[in-house]
Amino acid sequence: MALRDVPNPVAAQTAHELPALRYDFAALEPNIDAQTMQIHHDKHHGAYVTNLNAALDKHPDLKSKSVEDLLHSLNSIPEDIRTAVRNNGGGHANHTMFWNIMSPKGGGTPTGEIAQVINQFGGFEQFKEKFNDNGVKRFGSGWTWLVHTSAGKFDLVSTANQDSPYIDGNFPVMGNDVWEHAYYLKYQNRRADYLKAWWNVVNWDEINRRLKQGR
Ligand code: MN3
Repeated sequence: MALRDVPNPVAAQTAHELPALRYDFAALEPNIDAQTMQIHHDKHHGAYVTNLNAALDKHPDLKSKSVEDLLHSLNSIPEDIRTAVRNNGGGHANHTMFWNIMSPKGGGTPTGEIAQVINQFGGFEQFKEKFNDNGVKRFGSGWTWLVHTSAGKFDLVSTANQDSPYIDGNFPVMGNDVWEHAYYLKYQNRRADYLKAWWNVVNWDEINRRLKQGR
């Protein structure tokens, strides 16, 4: 058999999968409660993955693309599934990042390269204040982000719904989920309290890894 007849594994039509959490549902207590983590990961993120795969079933040629590629080229996605890819592909990419940038061993002051990036915003306290403020002011549901822009700069922004920074050509270095499903069981309407507590579980090692990946 000639080499070119060997099926290309990269083009294999594999479905997107819900990634396993790297820690137990209860591992981020008391900052994020176990029930929230279980519903958030299994049900919410699970549904984004199921719905993304269902959309791609209508255009199997897109199944070999990574979710990041799909979002980055959203305008070229067929119109009949574009909104589904935006919402569910965004939800899948956003949450995959989210679980990994949290850790039961997280928190504390930033170290490594990310500490230098944060200093560009006037230091850690000012950085947190702006990041949290963007989250508090996001009306309805969405995310607050540190992104690395296509112009090579760092910026603090927020997005609505499950819109991913990839859609705008930006790389999501870190982000926090401000949908009510992320905090309501424990914090009810107190989104600001959730945003403050979240820094106790931030995984700076993973964020430093992402920072390198985005460059
Ligand atoms: Mn969520």
